[in-house]
Amino acid sequence: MEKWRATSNLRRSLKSILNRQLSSVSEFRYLNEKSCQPIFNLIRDYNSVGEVNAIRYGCFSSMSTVVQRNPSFSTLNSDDISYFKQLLGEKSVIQDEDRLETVNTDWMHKYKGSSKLLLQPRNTEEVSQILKYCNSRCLAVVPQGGNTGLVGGSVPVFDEVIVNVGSMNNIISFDKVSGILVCEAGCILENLISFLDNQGFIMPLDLGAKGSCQIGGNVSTNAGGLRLVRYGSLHGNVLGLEAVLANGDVLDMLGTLRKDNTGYDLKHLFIGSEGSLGIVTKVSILTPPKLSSVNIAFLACRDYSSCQKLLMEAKRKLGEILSAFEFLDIQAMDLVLNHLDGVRNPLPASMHNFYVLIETTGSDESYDREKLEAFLLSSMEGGLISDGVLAQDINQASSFWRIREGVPEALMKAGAVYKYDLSLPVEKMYDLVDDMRTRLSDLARVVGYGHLGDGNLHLNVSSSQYDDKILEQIEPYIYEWTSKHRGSISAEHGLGLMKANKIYYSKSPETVKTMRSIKGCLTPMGYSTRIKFFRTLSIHRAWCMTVEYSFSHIQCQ
Ligand code: 2HG
Ligand code: ZN
Repeated sequence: MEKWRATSNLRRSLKSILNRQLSSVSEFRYLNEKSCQPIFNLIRDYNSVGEVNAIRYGCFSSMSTVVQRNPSFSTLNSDDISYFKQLLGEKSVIQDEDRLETVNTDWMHKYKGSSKLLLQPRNTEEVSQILKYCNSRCLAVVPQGGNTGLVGGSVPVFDEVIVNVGSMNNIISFDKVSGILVCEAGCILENLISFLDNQGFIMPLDLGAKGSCQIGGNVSTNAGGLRLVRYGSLHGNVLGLEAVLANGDVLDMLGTLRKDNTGYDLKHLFIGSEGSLGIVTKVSILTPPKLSSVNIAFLACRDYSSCQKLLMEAKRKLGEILSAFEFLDIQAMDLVLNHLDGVRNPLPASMHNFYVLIETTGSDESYDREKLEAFLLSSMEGGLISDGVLAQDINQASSFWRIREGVPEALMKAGAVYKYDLSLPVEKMYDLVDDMRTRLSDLARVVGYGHLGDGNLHLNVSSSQYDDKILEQIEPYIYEWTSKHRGSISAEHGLGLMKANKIYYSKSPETVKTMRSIKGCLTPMGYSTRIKFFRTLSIHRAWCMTVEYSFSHIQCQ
């Protein structure tokens, strides 16, 4: 009876549900200042001339990390400004306070630097000249793209010069035969998606922040996103890149070959190293052809175990056409429904504990649809799905995606949010959410969602305001739990400033030591003082410096 009802719901919904127009454009860029409560809670230590020397990030780490400015870095002077104006022209040298306020602040309004200068180079040569000059003057630099990061990696910590590559946004070439796209680092992901769509291709990468994030930042952070389950990570899709090292040297690794076994494949060092080794200026990406048949199902599951089994079934039964497998729990769904305008649950409300979004992409409409429907029916009969709907058109498809992609935005609107981005074995993943709920009890709301198909959990803790009591319950417990299960404390968002000194939960001391040596090789000679200093630090401090950028001027205590 129950199964019958569920099946009939699915059939009924095939015809009727949802007919709303929703933009597929990321809502990230529509957020206005007012909807984000400012949450800086930093204790800044000023010296006699008013420079910030140390910052305590009390609200983001239970260890109350103190980050200190490395005094061996210079501060900007008027000669520096004149040099940059001569190099880039007045318009690309920005000292306007309002503009600086924006680029000093991260998307979540959690991290705020005090940079006095934003530079907007238009080509690789200018990036190279900027870095060469900063190197010679010992000026700290932070590279910035769309500034949509969630871990404080894209904004300055102190007074670093911000180098924003957003003006470098040209598509250089596209080869329709091979599907290889070559473009500059500042291209906005959504623009690349539209460009490729017109050519009959797709980006292998798609994520909620696509309306603002830039491909250089995506590559530098090895962004994962919604289709990794099908197309793999950027380590597989990026065929080549160009990067500028701290001393201004340009590494031309902008190959467009799928196969090239000549020596070390150095481009991989720049994918996911968060700008710590250099600034990515161009990329070449392998893009798959756009296939004609895309189906999206929005399903409800009784419990997490059913979601997990459903994933196994989907891999087996949908095989090559599976292109996304996302999940959210009822707490995430409630947040979306309460905080995002125009979003509604396509299934009867409040009846289900988990929701799963499955997308298939293939080349044969009737075959793909048949395959998906057979899978859905057998999953319902097997009790894995309690209800579900299949999108009938692009608007319905967008509205399903909007629910999943809207979770971070809804969390922001709900108040304070502690974000964790973990890789964990799928069978263990939701135990952590349950554990965290028990630990936090009614102190805060725990929300679980993410890329189930990739074993990537986004565990977010939401409360009306930031509170040390909450944080003490979360950290270091969450990192220890993850480490115990051999997971990663950063599946796709990077370490940034938030997790810079947490690397040991996921990497062995020997591994970090090797990373440090690699960084040492790419750090210019002019940085010898810093390199020496760097080596006297304990390893986690070393990484803290590393992630902030080659010329990072911070040390963690
Ligand atoms: C997502 O998958 C993003 O929606 C953001 O990676 C996750 O905000 C988050 O924690
Ligand atoms: Zn994600």
